[in-house]
Amino acid sequence: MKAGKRMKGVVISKPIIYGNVSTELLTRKTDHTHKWTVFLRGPNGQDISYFIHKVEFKLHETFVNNNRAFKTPPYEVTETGWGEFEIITKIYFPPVSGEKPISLYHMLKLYPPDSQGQTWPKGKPVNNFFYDELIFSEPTEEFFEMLTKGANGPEIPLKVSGNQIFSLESEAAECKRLESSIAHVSGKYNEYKEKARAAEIEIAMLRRDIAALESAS
Ligand code: SLL
Repeated sequence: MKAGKRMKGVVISKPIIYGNVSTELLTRKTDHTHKWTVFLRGPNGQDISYFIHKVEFKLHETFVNNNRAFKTPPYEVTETGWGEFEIITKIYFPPVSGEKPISLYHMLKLYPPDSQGQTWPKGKPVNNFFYDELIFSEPTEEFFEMLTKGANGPEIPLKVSGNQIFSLESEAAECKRLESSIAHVSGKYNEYKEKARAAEIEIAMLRRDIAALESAS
């Protein structure tokens, strides 16, 4: 194995979940209104440290020591505060990978979504998570070994359970929804195309009638 040699045509993707959970503080000693946790993890809650060197969370400068770095999991920061802001999560990969760090931009969300007049139950956590995939194109041979040998168990859970909000099952259900929407849209498209064609024929016939009437008068 030659150090740093890249594997032509190989692409490896690693699923991740990142985002935050927040709960309103029901008793307040300061101007802080919420307790929140921002995190990066595997969709199955699995350890993803086997291909990660370091994770940094860059918080708003109103926080003391606002650049929080972790060399081992869990990759997360729990804080209390009063405002929403953008958090940059910078993921560094092992030096043998030759990969540049990847930055994820996440808007810390403290408040529940607008629930059309319904009140949010007091103390109910607000979740704002995202599923994403880290794509490694033509990894070095050493990094390829790490990426493929370190995985332990399924990377995406089969079913949704507990705080695992993404699963193969929910992905399949989403695909079905998308397929039926595509079929619906393409049905409508054909219907309107047919109507437009009929209207064009009618216009052509009317034009011909007008021309005939004009030449007769
Ligand atoms: C806002 N632009 O005005 C945003 C900034 C900053 C939030 C939000 C600090 C907590 C602390 C904190 O919550 N900052 O004092 O440690 O909404």
